Amino acid sequence: MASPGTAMITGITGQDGSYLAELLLDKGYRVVGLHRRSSTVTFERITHLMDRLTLLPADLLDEASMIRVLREHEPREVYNLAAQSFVQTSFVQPVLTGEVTALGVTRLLDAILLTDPTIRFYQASSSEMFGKVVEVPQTERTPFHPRSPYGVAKIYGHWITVNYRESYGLHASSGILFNHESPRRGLEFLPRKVAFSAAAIKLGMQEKVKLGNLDAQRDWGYAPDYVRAMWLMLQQDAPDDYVVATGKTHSVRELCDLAFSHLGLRWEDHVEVDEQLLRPAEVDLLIGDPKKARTVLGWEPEVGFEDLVRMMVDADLKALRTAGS
Ligand code: NDP
Ligand code: GDR
Repeated sequence: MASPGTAMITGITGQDGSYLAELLLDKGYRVVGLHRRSSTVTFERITHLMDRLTLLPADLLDEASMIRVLREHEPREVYNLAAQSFVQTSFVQPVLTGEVTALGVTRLLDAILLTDPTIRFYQASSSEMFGKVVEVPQTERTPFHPRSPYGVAKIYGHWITVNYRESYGLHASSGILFNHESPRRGLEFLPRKVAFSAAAIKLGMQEKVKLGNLDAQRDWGYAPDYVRAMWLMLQQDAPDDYVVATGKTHSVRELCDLAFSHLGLRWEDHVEVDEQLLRPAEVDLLIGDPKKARTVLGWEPEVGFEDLVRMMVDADLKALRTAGS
């Protein structure tokens, strides 16, 4: 079989970047990953792949750094996963969030236009764009009403992708992905915070965990399932937008209940509400309709909510036990 060529991933050091790199390497791609300079090593999630990846310094804030990599490595596919991705942070760093998560997309699209407009492009759009939802469930046609600077920035990234597709004929697709998690999720996001804390409490390493809004509802899926959808989008003849979700929603309370009860604990004994963790504006309910992804891409999620939460708790329990011994 012919080699699929080179794929470039921005945000390769993040949760999705690491799973997408695994998927593409397994499919025979040469994978080029961009990482930004930092004073400490950020390769924790891709350590096991290091000898199979080409890692290069570049930043979404610096267009020339991306042009240089595109010229030298000539990827056939570019996956833009880099972003300031934490909603809470976007309230205190709204301008930085806009520079990276919104304008960063334009810089990368321009870099592609200048080097090779036949490159296929994936943009990591988000269910946060639906925000204060105007219909349930949300589809590709549901109007947006963002509730955070992050959501606003993602809408810009989404529409500039659509605009460059329509203006310049780029094969640019946008995946409107709902929350997806894994044992590699950053510790600040709710499901990982809860999984890690439940494990630490079980092992007697901490007693309580402070959370914010317990009533929010999310459509939570498994990250490796979702990166498969990204790749499928770029294999289509025509670029398009797709909602990627499970079609089921659960509350923060349900998630806590599942994680703690898996370890024989009562979440009510350990979770405290901290008002500091409430957001200035909240997204109360998200539930996606993945019908188009199912029918056009043939995409199906393989891991459900219960298995996902148990997997994350088990992974943190194991990691903490190993660290402890
Ligand atoms: P992460 O936060 O785990 O990873 C974000 C990545 O972006 C990291 O590699 C980070 O690098 C990199 N990055 C941040 N700023 C810059 C910059 N200025 N230049 C270059 N790289 C930068 O996010 P996820 O993997 O969870 O998500 C991937 C993408 O999908 C993001 O765009 C996110 O907004 C979006 N998304 C995520 C969803 C989810 O549920 N996970 C749902 C919908 C959309 P570093 O390691 O140095 O910090
Ligand atoms: P979200 O994910 O904001 O949906 O964005 P997060 O896991 O941070 O929050 C989910 C919900 O849980 C509530 N919550 C808490 N959240 C955090 N992080 N910490 C807490 O202590 C806490 N207590 C309650 C939140 O208020 C919220 O309602 C994620 C990111 O990955 C985005 O990049 C992505 O675009 C969207 O998912 C889809």
